[in-house]
This record gives sequence, structure tokens and C-alpha cells, in this order.
Amino acid sequence: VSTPVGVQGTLLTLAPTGAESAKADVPALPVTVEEVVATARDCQALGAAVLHLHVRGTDTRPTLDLPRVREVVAAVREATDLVVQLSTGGAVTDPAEARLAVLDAAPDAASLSLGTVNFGRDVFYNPWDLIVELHTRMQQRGVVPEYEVFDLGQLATLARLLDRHGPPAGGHVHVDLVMGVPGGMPGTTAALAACLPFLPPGATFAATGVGRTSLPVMLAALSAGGHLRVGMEDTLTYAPGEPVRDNAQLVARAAGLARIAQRPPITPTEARQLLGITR
Ligand code: KMH
Ligand code: ZN
Repeated sequence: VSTPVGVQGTLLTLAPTGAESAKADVPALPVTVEEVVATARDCQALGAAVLHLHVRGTDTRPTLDLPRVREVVAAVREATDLVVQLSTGGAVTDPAEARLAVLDAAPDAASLSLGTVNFGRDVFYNPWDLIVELHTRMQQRGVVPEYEVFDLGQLATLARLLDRHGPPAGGHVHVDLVMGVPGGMPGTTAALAACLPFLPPGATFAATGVGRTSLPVMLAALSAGGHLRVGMEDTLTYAPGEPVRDNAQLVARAAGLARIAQRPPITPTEARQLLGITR
């Protein structure tokens, strides 16, 4: 596992849409190609460097339909320099084959969830064989994974994966701690600190706190030298009683806190250097 040198700031990943919220319930959620592109462009200007992308169909519902995924990826690439990280997590109901097929859209990067976790009343299903298949296909295609960790034990799975199946494409390990999911680890400073000794040597990490854990997780991650993921996939309330206006509001807050921490947002070019993305 290689350690990136020379990148000092904070990597801001934008997760603008997700697969859980309905457009009818959250009108500000970007779901059309035009909305996703405008969001990506605005948020890059505010400091986002990576786009964690769940695609919606023309009916506004989550889809893994490959032509649609390719269309959205191409539109974002045309309009921004953001690292395009496709979700292979999809929605909790998506079958493994469709989640694997997302890699055919040739993103720069893709998420790779490291274990099965209760997701509210649903189950987000990530058995070992799927984890290995995603890891191996990403190695073969030069797609750089971001390892999604919902619970401490999943870091033990990451260690086993790297030990048995070798380093990821690009050689660098980057982990995203997804905290505060109902069924996963809590979004607290103590839980984040508990994860740190179990990160692979040389790895970098980001964290995101779902719902009301957004701000405490952000502050904990910054204080621990970590990077940040923000967006309406994870957070729909800006402050108690105040709905999020748009994704830009969340990126602006994260960028401001990163500046206060004296690790300002890095550019997409620096993000590629950090993550080992060469394309
Ligand atoms: N939509 C969640 C069930 C990922 O993008 O890789 C899973 C998820 C993780 O969002
Ligand atoms: Zn996601």
C-alpha cells in the first residue's frame, strides 16, 4: 500500500443524491442529468473534488441501467474535472450482477462496501464473494475503489481482502467511514477514534455522518486528519428544524470547516494524485 506524498489538504467528496430519498419528498435532490451536472459544477467551484454518484432514471427513481449511467458519467465529465466515483452499492434492492455491471461504465473510481449491514428496516447485502468480485474487477479495469465501512468489523474484512487479493488499482487504500446508519456504527467521535488503529498502514480515510451525526462526524474527522464526504445522500437537515437547501450549502460548510482546520479543500487534480488515479 503506497502512501501519497505532497497532498496536504482535505479531500471533499460530494454525495449529492443517493438511492434512498424520493424526489417527491425532497424536491432539491438532483436527479435529472441537468440537475446533477449543475450540482457537480457548483460544488466543484466550492471545493468538492470527487463525485460519489448514484444515477436516477427519467422517472427519478434509482437505476443501474447502463446506458443511463454512461449518459450521466459523460455529462459530468464534459462539465467538470471531478473524479467520477460510481456507487456499486446501488439501492438495497439491487442485485449483485447489476451492481457489478456499473463498472462497465468505466468510472475513475467506484465505491466498494465491505460488509452486510442492517440499513434501517432493510438489509444492505454485501457477502464476501461479492466484495472479492468487485475488488478483482476493479483491479483488472484500473478502477480505484473507495472502501465503504459501516462498522468496525468491516476494517478486519478489508485487511483480509488486501492480504488475500492484493492492493487495489492505483496502489493506495482510501476508506470512507459511513457512520450513523441505523444498523451500523454510531456517528460519534469515540466510534471514529476506535476505527483509526484498524486502518491499513498508509491508508487515508474520509468520514460521513448520516442525518444528525453529520456535523459531529465532520469535526471528528477533521481533528483526526481525515477527509470528508458530504451531500444530500447522507444529510437532509442542515440544522434542527432547517432542511438542507441544496448540496452546495453542505459543501460550503465542509469547505469552511476544512479551512478553519488549516487543511483547505484539494483540487480534483490533487485528489487524483492522492487516490492513485492515473486516467
Ligand atoms: N444506498 C446504500 C444502500 C454505496 O454507494 O456504495 C448503499 C450505498 C453505498 O450508498
Ligand atoms: Zn452511496
